[in-house]
Amino acid sequence: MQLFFNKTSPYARKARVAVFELALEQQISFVEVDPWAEPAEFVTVSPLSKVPALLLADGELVTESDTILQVLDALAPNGQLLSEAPAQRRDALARAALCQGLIDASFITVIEARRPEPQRWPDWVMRQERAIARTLAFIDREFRLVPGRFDAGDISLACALAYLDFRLSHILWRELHPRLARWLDDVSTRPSMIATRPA
Ligand SMILES: N[C@@H](CCC(=O)N[C@@H](CS)C(=O)NCC(=O)O)C(=O)O
Repeated sequence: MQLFFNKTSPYARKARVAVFELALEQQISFVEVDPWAEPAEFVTVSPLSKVPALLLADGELVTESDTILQVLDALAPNGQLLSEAPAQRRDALARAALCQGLIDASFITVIEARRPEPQRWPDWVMRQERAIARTLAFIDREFRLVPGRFDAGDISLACALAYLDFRLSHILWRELHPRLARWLDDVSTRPSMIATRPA
């Protein structure tokens, strides 16, 4: 099986972290690609040219990081990223989805800044930054962060917060949310997070 990724993508990082957390490194090889360049060897496998993309042993293509996490969890003999218990599973899915939205807003902000100046839309960026601020406050207020747990919701949160540090360092979220900052510093020592650092 192959997991297509690039080193800076927060979405691909979620999938790569999951591979390490589930100890699937022997079964899945990482293939680094530049999705923006639409290389022929990638688009023939994954027509969207987005990372992550997972090519299964039987040739089936799986796209979208959250779906890839679910598929990886089912592949692993002792999958634990999503609990079988309905209430815990729902909680993990809900946290993962909100954090995916946080990554989306951050990613849009980064991509907007790469446009040529006349094509940028400052109101759109400000809207994303307001969403980021509100979502961080919501997460800080509402999320129960369980020591030792690192499920699908936690992986998404870790990749979202680490992406803010990496690409949007002008957003001073650590001062406003020291509980989340401490949590990120703690989970960043996990081998899966160390192995997938963007730079
Ligand atoms: N919703 C997708 C987003 C994937 C995505 O947009 N990946 C970016 C890299 S961070 C990409 O490959 N972009 C290339 C493009 O849009 O052409 C997921 O969760 O996997």
